Amino acid sequence: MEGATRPLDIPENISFIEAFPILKREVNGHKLVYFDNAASSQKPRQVLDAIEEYYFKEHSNVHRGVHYLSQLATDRYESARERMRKFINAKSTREIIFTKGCTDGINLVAAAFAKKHLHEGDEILITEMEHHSNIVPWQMACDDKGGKLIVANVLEDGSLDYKDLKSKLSDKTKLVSVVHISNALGTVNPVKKIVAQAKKFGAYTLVDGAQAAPHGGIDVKDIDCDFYVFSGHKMYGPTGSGILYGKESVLEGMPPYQGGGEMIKTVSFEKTTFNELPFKYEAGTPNMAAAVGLAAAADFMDDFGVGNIAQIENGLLQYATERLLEIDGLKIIGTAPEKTSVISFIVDGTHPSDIGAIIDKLGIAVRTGHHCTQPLMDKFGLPGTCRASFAAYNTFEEIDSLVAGVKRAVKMLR
Ligand code: 7TS
Repeated sequence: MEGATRPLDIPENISFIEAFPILKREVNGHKLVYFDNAASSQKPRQVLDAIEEYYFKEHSNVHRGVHYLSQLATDRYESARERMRKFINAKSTREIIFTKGCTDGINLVAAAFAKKHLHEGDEILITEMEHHSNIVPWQMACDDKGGKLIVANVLEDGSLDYKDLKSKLSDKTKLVSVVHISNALGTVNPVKKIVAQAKKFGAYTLVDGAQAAPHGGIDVKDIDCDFYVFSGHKMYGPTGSGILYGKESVLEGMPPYQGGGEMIKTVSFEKTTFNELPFKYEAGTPNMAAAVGLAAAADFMDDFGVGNIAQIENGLLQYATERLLEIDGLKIIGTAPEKTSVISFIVDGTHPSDIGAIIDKLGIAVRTGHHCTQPLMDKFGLPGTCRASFAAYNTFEEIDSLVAGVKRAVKMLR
């Protein structure tokens, strides 16, 4: 494809592929083609080195020791917090809570927010394209407090039915929780507009940024949401890392989530007083190595340039869309005008998991199934899809391999 090579404004000394040791391995006798980035991306050496250095030279427990290593570990951990503040342009590090990941962050908000703000008859508004992580915690909170889960529709092309969302907002809406980018469709939602609309009804807002974080460029001040959550492992960072951003005033107004060390100021058997933000929401010894690795992932993305990442990924999306549509009977699920590097597809007369299993034999990793969006699959009347999701280390040659692999699988299965 003409022009389908390394974009010109990427500095020659930066090689995305060289940075990822795992990409050199073989799978089933073939060079690995990793297209399961929406589930979890691979990790660059820079992130692995940061974690190793932390454990080799700097590890101790944080916020508690006068000794040298404890202070060093605390510095590293708090610098990582500042790094992540910058990554999403939050006002203060008091608004940056380290979590295990996106699911952990949403559960934290669902539990603490519901305890304070959710009452009988109140509504939580989500959309049909949410990941289970942004459905089930709200169902649990509603069950607990007598609240009601309301769901805004998705249109045939996988866009959010914004009119429907708008019509479902009311004075009963306590919180609107929407995905920034759909993991199953690739749809990019107009979160700033949704937040502004929700505010007209006095509703709080949460944005699930699990699939947006790997693309960078998040600005929580601009979106103006109350909460923004994401995982580290989808943005080139380690598993067990993630961020919950919450507006300081909103976090201040909510009760703690888990109790234990770190989150307290004073404890007696009669009464406990709680620590200030962000520590109020970080009970127990945190995952310092994961935080250090996450900050290194943010550095990695900035070093490479989020504009460059977007340019590569958009090129891959466009090329893969064109090439996959060459396949007879292939249909792409999710063709919203605003879309990122996820392609969900089905092929007439075949089951997605059969295609996934056959191309795995060729070393090509895609995800098959419902992608933790069962209600969305039900809406489209599908058991699931095959999903290829791209990261900036993927190449056009790999897409050619995917297309050849799917063609071969379809031939075998029909
Ligand atoms: N929200 C969205 C939009 C997601 O895509 C995911 C994970 C989550 C929340 C949960 O993130 P976690 O890190 O806490 O698990 N999505 C996927 C996926 O698409 N395939 O595997 C996990």
